Amino acid sequence: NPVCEDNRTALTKGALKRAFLDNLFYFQGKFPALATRNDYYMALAYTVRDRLLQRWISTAEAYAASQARTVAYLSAEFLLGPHLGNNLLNLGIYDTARQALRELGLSFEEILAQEEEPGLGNGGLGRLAACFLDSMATLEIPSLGYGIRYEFGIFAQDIVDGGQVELTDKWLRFGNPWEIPRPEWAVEVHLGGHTHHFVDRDGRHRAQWVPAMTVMGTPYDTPILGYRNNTANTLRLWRAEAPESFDLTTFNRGDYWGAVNKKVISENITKVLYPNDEQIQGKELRLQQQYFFVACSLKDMMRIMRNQGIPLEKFHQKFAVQLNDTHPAVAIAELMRILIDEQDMEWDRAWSITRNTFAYTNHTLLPEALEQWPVHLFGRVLPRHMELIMEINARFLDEVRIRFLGDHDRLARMSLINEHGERYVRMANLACVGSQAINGVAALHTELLKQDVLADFYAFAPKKFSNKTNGVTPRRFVALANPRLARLLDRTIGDGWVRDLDRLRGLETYADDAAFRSEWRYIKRAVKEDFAGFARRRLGVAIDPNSLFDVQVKRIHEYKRQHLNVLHIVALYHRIKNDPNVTITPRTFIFGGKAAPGYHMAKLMIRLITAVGDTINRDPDVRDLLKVVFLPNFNVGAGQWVYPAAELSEQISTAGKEASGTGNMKFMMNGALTIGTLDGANIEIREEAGPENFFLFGLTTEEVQAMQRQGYRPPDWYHANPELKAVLDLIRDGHFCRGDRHLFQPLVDHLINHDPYMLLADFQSYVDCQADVGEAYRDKERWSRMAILNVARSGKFSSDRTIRDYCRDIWRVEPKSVQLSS
Ligand code: DL6
Repeated sequence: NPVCEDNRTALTKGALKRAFLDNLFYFQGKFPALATRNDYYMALAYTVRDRLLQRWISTAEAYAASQARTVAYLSAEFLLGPHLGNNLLNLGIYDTARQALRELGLSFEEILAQEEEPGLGNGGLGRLAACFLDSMATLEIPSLGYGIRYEFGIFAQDIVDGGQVELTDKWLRFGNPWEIPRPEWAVEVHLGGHTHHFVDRDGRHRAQWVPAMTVMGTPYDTPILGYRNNTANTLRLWRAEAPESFDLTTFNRGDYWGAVNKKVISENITKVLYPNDEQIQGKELRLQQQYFFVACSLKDMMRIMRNQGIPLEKFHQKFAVQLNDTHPAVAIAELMRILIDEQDMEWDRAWSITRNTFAYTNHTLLPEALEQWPVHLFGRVLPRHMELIMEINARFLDEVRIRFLGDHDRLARMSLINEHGERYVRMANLACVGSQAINGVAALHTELLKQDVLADFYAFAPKKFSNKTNGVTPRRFVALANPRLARLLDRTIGDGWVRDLDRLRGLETYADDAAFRSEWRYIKRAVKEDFAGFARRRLGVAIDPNSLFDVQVKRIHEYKRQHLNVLHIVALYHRIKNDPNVTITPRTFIFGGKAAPGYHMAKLMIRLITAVGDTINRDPDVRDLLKVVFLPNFNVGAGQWVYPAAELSEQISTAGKEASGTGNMKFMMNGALTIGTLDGANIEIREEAGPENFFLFGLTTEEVQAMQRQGYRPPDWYHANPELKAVLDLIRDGHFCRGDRHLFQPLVDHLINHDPYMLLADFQSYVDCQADVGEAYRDKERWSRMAILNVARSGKFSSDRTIRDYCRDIWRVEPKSVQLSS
């Protein structure tokens, strides 16, 4: 009834307009003539937020009433991406809102672009957590995400003189309309100090932690909406603050500086995200961050149990706690501490609850990414937890001793303490011992965990291990990012694919339909033009929508081999310069990604990309054939532009190094073909797409391992391949940097002499495969057929499938649907 519809909840255009103008006036204190674009953004965000809140409150009520078993997803990173468009999509009012704003004379697109995205993650791991939240809400899974509300998320990247410059990410500067602080649920967290051991009245040996410092954790809640249902789950991020009582006592003593300093020290804990993805940084503050959010989250779960009248002995029945990598693994020791020291529980009972609570996902095969903390540092920050870990270890090693008599090497490898030289706490070992389930994120990755990284734990408890191949949300990465494709899919197979991605199989028959292929190309062309417009506005560069869009966007890392991509570009350049009549498919090479600020080789790789781009883009001999673009500050929002436009997805890591990859899935769903190695989820992508619809090259994991064992000699590859030699010489001799022979010398020398990621061994295979790509692209009908089949067969890579797998095999959590309360 339009007369009595509620401006805060109704989904009609009229209600949206009224609510928008109302919020502009009452929240922003502006009327249209004075309003800025940000005022409009905030007014629309609040309009949408009201509609979220209605669902959020109904969801909380439904979960509390049913006392539902709940997933607690603990992650140090959630890389959410912009909220506004996604929430409009999930509410089903995207087009209505656009129309409403248009009628008010406003540009919807400009208002959407105004949002500063929360970059609370580095890359794959954090984005996976965000996709999981989306899927859990869509599948109506009772769940909570727990993490850290970093004041500064991942740095913003600028490119100055071809190199990366890091700028602070001030995502909160204009306020965040999507979060609701909950100071009433703030908790105390302790750090440092010492332990006190004593014998209690019953003659039992007891321990108590006497901490040196207390900080407060205040929860900031973000509702996470399901797709067109009534569920809005909670992402609860913790902000560290100084406890007020602390300030006052110091202040009353007249120590103003001391009071302020304590506040600063407390707030520092959640100040900034560490910007390294696959390289641990053993900083005390980082351990404090990890413990802080874990301790806050466990206390919060216990508060929820108290509210619902559930006794603590049932912790493992109420909550399935997933550890997103080892960053939250200290939760295992914290739960033991609470149960034993605070709840007086016997060790065996406490250990059984703990072990049945947690499950651990590993996300990396790189040894340098496996977290270890020096024992002295760990003991300084968490003295009681250090003792508990020692006790867990002693009991665990006793079990290992009995199982594997006299196998001292195994014992040393499985110990939670690395005793070689300085002693370290091995967080992956703690996570394995304290969890009921352990999983990798793609089939190959899980196999490699079982054979290699976690082989001893697999031998000890094989039933704990399973694979859960990653997935991505088709809502954000297709329906929202690629509306042109989404409309074509809706018209062709109905709109059910958004919730049930396997329905894309219905497209397969259309791959053989010439009229459909032509429509497909028409749409792809339009999407490429959209991207060209974005690149022109963002970078001021012109790119040709007729060229093949060849894209590699991801963190910059040697193992991901962006420099192999560059070697191919230089090889093409070299060919054109030597033979102007050579047949080359015109290509635009698009790169994007951040390098960890202290990772010199990765930063040099960025300089190489931009330097090669500068030379090629200016050279009239190659200008119409090759173009190289580096998109600065690649983030979720930029991804939403580039995945839909891509035609070739570069997934070229050294086999056995990329745990899964998830960008590869986003490209596939948007109709890009993959050129890739048999690594991570590429293997499953190829299996699904069919080998004839995938460009495969390179050594297999076994070949990489065998070659390393036999002694890999990159200089031999350099001298044996004239084109490779010419390419490397051009780079080293300064051809792309005005004759500077020093700039790229370390990179080239490292490749020729060490080449740990075996670019030289894979070069020829890659270049040959790229020639196949060029040839396939020239056959438009063949290419569009392959692209359609890739989309049709991408259903497996929906994060909905992944979440169903976790629910069935690990969490044993059932959906709970929500009715809107009035
Ligand atoms: O599982 C998500 C994602 C994988 O797809 C990538 O292959 C992997 O590199 C990434 N890992 C990290 C490293 N973090 N740690 N530890 O981001 O996880």
